[in-house]
Amino acid sequence: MVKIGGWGLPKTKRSEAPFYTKNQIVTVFDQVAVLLELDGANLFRVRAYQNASRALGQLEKNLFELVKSDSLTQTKGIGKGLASLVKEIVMTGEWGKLKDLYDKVPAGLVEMVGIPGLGPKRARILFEELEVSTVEGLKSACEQNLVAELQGFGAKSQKKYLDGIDLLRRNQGRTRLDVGLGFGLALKKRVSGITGVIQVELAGSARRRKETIGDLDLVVSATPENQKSVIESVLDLPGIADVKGAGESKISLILEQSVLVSDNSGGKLDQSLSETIMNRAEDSTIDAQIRIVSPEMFPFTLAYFTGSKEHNIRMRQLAIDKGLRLNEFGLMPETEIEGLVGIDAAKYSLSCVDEGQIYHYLGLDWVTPELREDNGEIEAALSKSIPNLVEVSSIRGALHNHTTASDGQNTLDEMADEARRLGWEYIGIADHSPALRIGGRSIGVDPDAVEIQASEITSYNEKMEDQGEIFRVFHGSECDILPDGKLDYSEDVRGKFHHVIGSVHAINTWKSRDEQVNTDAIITAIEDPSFTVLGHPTGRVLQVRDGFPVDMLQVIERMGEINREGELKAIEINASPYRLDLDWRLCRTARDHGVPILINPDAHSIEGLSDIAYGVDIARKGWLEAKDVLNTLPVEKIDHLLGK
Ligand code: DGT
Ligand code: CA
Ligand code: ZN
Repeated sequence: MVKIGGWGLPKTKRSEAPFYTKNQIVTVFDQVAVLLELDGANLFRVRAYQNASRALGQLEKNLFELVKSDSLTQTKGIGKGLASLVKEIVMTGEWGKLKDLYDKVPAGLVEMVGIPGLGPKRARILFEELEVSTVEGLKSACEQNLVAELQGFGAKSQKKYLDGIDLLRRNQGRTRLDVGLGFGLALKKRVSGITGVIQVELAGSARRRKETIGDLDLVVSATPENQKSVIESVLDLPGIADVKGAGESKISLILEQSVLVSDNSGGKLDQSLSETIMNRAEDSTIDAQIRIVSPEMFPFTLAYFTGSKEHNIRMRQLAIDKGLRLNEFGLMPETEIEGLVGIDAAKYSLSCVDEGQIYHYLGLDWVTPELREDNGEIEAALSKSIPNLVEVSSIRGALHNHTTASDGQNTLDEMADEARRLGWEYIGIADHSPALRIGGRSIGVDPDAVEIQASEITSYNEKMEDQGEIFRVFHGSECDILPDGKLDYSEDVRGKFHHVIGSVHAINTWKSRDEQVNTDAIITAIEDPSFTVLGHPTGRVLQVRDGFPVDMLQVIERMGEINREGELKAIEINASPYRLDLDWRLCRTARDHGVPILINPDAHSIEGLSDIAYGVDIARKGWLEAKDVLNTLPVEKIDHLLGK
């Protein structure tokens, strides 16, 4: 997906060859393929850039060495012409004729390709047929029904573009939590290594663990005499694509992927995590605001820039009620500061060694950052009832994971071994049911294969027992909820599983229907005796598509009723950072209706199991404590609940 933020030819920071890195060239070639397609170039040229980009991306040898020895043409996928272009780029820092191409294609057309569901080929047709060359232009063409009438497009495409434009506008310049947090933590780690830095903390939406992040906010403390050198060192860090501004106490940067490159100091796990994020980050960039303050000011600046704005407003009002002024510089008695403002007033601030003291001055308990959304946390802090939120270390297993039996990348044994390595007591395997088709082919487990999987699981469990290990594999299914609310598989087959996770996958059908029809169908599915867990409840994919219309309150109420009748019906927080569904805003509703919540990584590989951490972030943001989360229970209890 093209993202305007990282669009354009990079400028080199080096004074000698190699002027550009492999990753930079890969990114540019991907963009060039899009530009060529938008420009109506012939398909062979488009393919040449796509192939070269892929070939470079997979290159295992050092690019600079290959270029110097003129052996790049021996790499499959890179023709003579592009090999010599790469040589020019690496050796001279010039981009050949590519600059002209970037200048030639209208920026609005490039932005159009950022609309989810609209590729360069169709953007080109819209440009030629309707003379549309901006997102706004396309929106108005859709509203006049012009796109629906265009040959090969139709009403469905038109609706898709309108939805896509809406989504684009809402997401503009935002980054998913995993990638944003990955950038943020990497930056924090690098800054903490700078001489003279006393404290550094991530603030803003990243600290509050919002599902998407606009920009990063980092607060740094250093003594006044060190601040200048700290700022200079920050500007010298790797991974900075551009400096938007640098003053005495604030730096504004654009970070790029290379900030994520691990220095290996965190060991193998750290490295594999940073590789996962690298892959997921694609060619994205993110803005970062860094504030450098004195140690006395640090807690105030951190609290202020952690936000949210709504939380800050409540805090400031509480301060006013006590005759105090609260801002990013300090907490000052009004009687002492009179006409003074800003840093001058801050000289009279009450001293606070940490955020907790600021809250205490205002009569509050410290508020966990995830809760700072003015959703009742101020009241809870006033009445000393801030919840003790669930932590990753409380998680003892998870029930929704895939193997090579459906679309996973690792075998059952590999997934189970990894779960043990993570210290879990159990893992639930839940491969897809046959109704799920991708590219015309079912990727689900047919009933015969279910039997085979069952015996594999039995032997793994026997092995554990023989070894005297407390570890269990539960045999589940991620069973499709069909459009009429029936579950996939026969009753007989479903009865063989420890747990059935019901999920909707035929999302287009559900998106085109009425909310109550969908709600009724989900409730029908939940009422089936074999049904145990509602998987990714709305089907949303963050920044790609909204979920289908459904009244979650009705669904949760019904689930609560059945739980009170003694049958387990749990709801999932799908921890994949692409989903984070159930939404954190609904977690308390589920809890209050007595619906147990399961945090599930929906892992399709061993690396995917670590996604559990994002699910825990969302559960925390949703006010959940360990007792509200089913998979903090030990294996015997889970075994008992699943009742097999
Ligand atoms: P984002 O970046 O859109 O994901 O969301 P935040 O929450 O990181 O917002 P951002 O980066 O605009 O500002 C960081 C924090 O600074 C914000 O959460 C609260 C504080 N802040 C910014 N502007 C204001 C303001 O006008 N009033 C108050 N009270 N606080 C503000
Ligand atoms: Ca921010
Ligand atoms: Zn799944």
